[in-house]
Amino acid sequence: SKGADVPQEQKAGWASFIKSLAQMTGDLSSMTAPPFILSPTSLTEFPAYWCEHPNLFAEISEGKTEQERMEKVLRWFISTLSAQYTTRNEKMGSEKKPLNPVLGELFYGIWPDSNGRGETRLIVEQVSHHPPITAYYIENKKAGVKLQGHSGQKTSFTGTAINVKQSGHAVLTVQPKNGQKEEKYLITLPKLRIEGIIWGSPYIELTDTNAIQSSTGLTAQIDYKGKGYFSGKSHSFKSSIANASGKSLQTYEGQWTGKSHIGGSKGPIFLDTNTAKEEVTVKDVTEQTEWESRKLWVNVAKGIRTGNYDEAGKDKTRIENEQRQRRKDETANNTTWEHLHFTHVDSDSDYQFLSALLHDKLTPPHEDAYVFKPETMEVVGRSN
Ligand code: CLR
Repeated sequence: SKGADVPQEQKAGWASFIKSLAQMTGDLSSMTAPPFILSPTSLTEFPAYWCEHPNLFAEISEGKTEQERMEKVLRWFISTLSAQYTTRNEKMGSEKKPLNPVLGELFYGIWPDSNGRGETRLIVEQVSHHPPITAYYIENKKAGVKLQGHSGQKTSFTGTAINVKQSGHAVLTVQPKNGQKEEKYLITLPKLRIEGIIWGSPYIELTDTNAIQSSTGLTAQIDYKGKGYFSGKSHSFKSSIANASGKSLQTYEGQWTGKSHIGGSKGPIFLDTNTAKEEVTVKDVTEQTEWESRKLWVNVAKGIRTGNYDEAGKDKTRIENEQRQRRKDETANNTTWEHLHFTHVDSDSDYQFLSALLHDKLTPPHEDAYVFKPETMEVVGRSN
């Protein structure tokens, strides 16, 4: 029944949260929600989901042909989905409301070298607060594979579900190990539907489609369906790699939370996402600087974890007031906030070039981007 998974004393709060969803205009990140649905993790940590299979990321450059590399890009991409979209349900019982990052918030991590695959590094910076935008950069130098992207969300409420349209895109750059020339892959982002709101146990289903467009001309399109479509199973997808003239070269299908196959549903295994994920390695909070996510939110996170919501609320208010004061000071001093690791560009040339190659020209011809400043790779934390 309604609100079945909501703690008794928070039922009224949940009902009024659902009411306020109906009034929301595109951004629910700053809405107040009842404690049971709060996550102690900031959105700046989410880009780490791109690399919980660091072997698959590193392997991309080992593909011997353009098509083999595209298939490896697709395999790695599908492997990121269960981490991106089901981790909170697995770890906390349902989807939760992440902490809304402050402007300038940072998150650093690594996936250590193992079996000679090379170390993979992650750098994340919150580059906008209103609306929230997170920029990220992931690189395995040894493998010659890097990913740059940014992420925002536009949300709307249907009455029973939250629809999330992701804004932003990612560009993967690959230096093939066989010496062939560098390739770029534009990755557009799927749409989300958050179901189970009425019951108080939200979970994500992916809908519609997204694409991976390579500079080689190859395209991978991925179509998503939930229960009752392709196979009757939830979290299902079908994908096809096509050449520049739109001819399908290979198809894939299955579940992005489990097994998928090459060709038909009985074909050879393409990917089994039940294999172990490698969580990102992060410095202990005591070694972090003030702007690093886990240090910044340490008291809020502790309050949420231990059920001490007064404590959490107090420190959240302190952080928000400090931010408000900073914005006031900037206006007074006629200065603007400067990003540490990224440069904003109004039109991303990689995006412009690659989106023009896409068969469905639904994507806008131009998008902005946050370009990683390579000289800041070794810079950790900010001083002000
Ligand atoms: C952020 C970018 C990641 C993928 C991803 C996964 C889950 C999404 C998150 C993104 C954005 C924020 C999000 C979240 C699920 C729930 C949360 C939409 C797209 C909203 C803000 C909170 C909803 C509150 C209900 C749970 C009540 O690569």
